[in-house]
Amino acid sequence: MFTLGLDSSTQSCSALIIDIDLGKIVAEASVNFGTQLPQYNAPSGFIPSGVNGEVHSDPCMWLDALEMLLEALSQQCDLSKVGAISGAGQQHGSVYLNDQWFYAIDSLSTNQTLAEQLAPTLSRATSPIWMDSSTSQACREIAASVGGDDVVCAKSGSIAIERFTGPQIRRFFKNDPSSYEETARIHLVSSFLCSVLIGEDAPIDTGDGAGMNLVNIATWNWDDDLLKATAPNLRKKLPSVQQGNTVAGTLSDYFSNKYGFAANVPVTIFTGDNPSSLVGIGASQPGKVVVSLGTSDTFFAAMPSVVADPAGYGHVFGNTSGGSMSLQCFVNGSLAREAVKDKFGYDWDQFTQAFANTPSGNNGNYMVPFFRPEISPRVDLDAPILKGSETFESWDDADAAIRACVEGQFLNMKRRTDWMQLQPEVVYLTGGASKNDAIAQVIADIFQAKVQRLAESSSVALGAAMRAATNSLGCDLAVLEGIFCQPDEGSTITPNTDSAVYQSAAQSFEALL
Ligand code: XUL
Repeated sequence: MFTLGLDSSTQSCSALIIDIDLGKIVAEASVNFGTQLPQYNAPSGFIPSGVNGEVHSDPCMWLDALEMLLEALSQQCDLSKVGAISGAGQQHGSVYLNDQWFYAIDSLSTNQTLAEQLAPTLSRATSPIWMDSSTSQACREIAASVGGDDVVCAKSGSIAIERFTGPQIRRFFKNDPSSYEETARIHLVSSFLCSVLIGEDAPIDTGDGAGMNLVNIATWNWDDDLLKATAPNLRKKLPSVQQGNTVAGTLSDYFSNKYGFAANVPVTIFTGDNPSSLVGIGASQPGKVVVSLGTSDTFFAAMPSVVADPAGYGHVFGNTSGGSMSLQCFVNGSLAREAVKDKFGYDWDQFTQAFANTPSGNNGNYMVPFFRPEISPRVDLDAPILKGSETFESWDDADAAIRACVEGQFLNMKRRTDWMQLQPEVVYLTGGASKNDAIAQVIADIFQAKVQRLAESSSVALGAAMRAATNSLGCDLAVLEGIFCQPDEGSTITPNTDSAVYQSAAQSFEALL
């Protein structure tokens, strides 16, 4: 029997299907929003023309991508063998729906696409996503109303922070009260897609829900004070919060009729991309540290007890396997690496070669590589800062600039995550750029730890397929980890730079920052 794991992320929607009897991946596909759905004018998955820090995406684009993805998978294997499904979405993004939503998802017809049938149910045409930084005032108002950021952090695991869903909801309520009033349901990207699959309104899980500044991490349920501080009548516009092992419902007829799935396939509640990746990398029990290199870079780990960041930049989310995880997110992930690569007209091979041409520590050339407002730490920049007076635009040494960007990213990551008090001997690396040995070497040297990659780098979709198998088909998670979360033989990178090099680089970096 097969299970399907979906991953609706910032720049693409991907999936993989595992055969739990043979212990192997039988299908894998991905739809890139920018290149395969150019009609949405979102080359990197979001609408580029946002003002005042707004970063939105069109939820119909996510629906079209889901259909293209299922079509592609149906060409690769027999979808009637799929016995369980789950998925994950980019965290924090929210979808606003009117009261037609409840009826529309329950009565989908294969004569029209999902997007055609669900577009009329949107009470807000576009969805703010995690890159949005427009809600500073809403954050301040929420914090003030409950007694300060310390209170928001103690309750929700994070201070009131721009990209989180609660502040996004408050800004919508204040800017467009009548559309807020018309909104009957607010979903996260994850729970929106889960609802579409099951044809009924799905719950939000504790992993993704904790990224809203609305869920209390002591009770793992909506927090009345935070709800009240955010917007009126919010409780009834939200679905329930459930633990990640909940089965949300069964696959709707739309998908069995259109793509050949069996009837009534159980669908496990979706979660956020990071909590899903924790499972897909085999790190859902405390003891492993994960670095994920995506549009954003993230550093996270399952924790034996709830640990929050005293500086207020980090987060606590629910762990779908029980307990909690701590996470630090860096906005300037692959977007920053791409910006440096593109400035010099390099391809990824030339980017990688730059590390061979430059020494560790980069001859004292440092960069704070923030091309857009960073959240770890909070710095409102739209261009990097360099050591000395040179501007990034006038920097003509491509190789030094590339190394400076990547060293800056991981010097910053190491310093900003020391609150988790983890001294990893191994860093598990995942996400798009994780295959790059040169980047992995910089991480090994800066963290003075081995860097290990797994054979399967799509850990978000894999985690979803594994969750579906454990929740609906009785599989043992530890057994699945033993099969699917195996290291990529021969790809382990060990530190090869004297630790003193990056100790002094870290001081120079902090001084520059
Ligand atoms: C985590 C975060 C991002 C998104 C998109 O807090 O904002 O990692 O989940 O990947």
